[in-house]
Amino acid sequence: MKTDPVVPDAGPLVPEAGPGVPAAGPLVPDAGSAAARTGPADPAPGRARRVLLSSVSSDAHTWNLVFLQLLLEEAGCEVVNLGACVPDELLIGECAALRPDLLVISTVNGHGRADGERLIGRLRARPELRGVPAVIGGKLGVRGGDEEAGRALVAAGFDAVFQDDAAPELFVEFVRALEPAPAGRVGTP
Ligand code: B12
Repeated sequence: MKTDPVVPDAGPLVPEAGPGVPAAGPLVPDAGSAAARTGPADPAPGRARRVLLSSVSSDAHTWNLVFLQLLLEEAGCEVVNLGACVPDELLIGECAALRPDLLVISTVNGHGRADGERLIGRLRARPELRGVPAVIGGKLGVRGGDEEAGRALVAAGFDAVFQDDAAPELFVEFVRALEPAPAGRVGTP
């Protein structure tokens, strides 16, 4: 059974309930998050949302990425999939070059917390990448749904955290609520 999103003690973890974040119901980013800063909106006509998809440096699993790429493409996104075992520097460099509407990190090997915290800290340290909406999801710990890891990852800088059993529809809803960057932003600081 899929767990309900936005409930801090079960299922996908998103920024703590507070302004803009209902305790339950549809996924709404925290008012201070990058996702909220871009504001919810439909995509500009003719402009697909650009998603940078990647795993973390320690993680060799790939079918999670294939699944997410297909899901995102079905939802109308343009996806750049960097694959598995991606070094932080490479990922951050690609993020700076592409300036995606959303960075999606997927990891299932159980090291998601450590890898994710390190990665998002390095990414948010780059001023031009501070506002890029970023989510992480998958099997984040070694003991099933790991709420504490989720909270730590949000505190470290992710805009939302999706545990392994998050309903794909809720992830798609989250993606659809993001505003695409203006055309021509690719490669500009
Ligand atoms: C195949 C597999 C491998 C293959 C991978 C081959 C490949 N090309 O991908 C190989 C043999 C290489 C492998 C290696 C290892 N594996 Co492995 N592997 C698996 C296995 C059997 C299936 C994974 C899979 O392909 N699933 C299909 C995809 C589509 O589903 P998924 O990965 O679960 O992703 C879903 C969700 O997590 C979610 N999701 C994932 N990311 C995100 C992100 C977002 C934003 C959202 C919304 C959702 C989301 O969506 C996906 C679809 O539902 C799982 C066990 C299992 N049944 O899941 C173990 C498993 C993932 N492996 C595990 C482990 C421990 C390892 C190793 C450490 C083993 C070892 N001691 O060497 C290594 C790690 C290597 C490394 N450096 O990462 C553990 C992870 C433990 C944990 N997290 O609790 C698992 C769970 C097995 C277990 N039960 O212990 N593995």
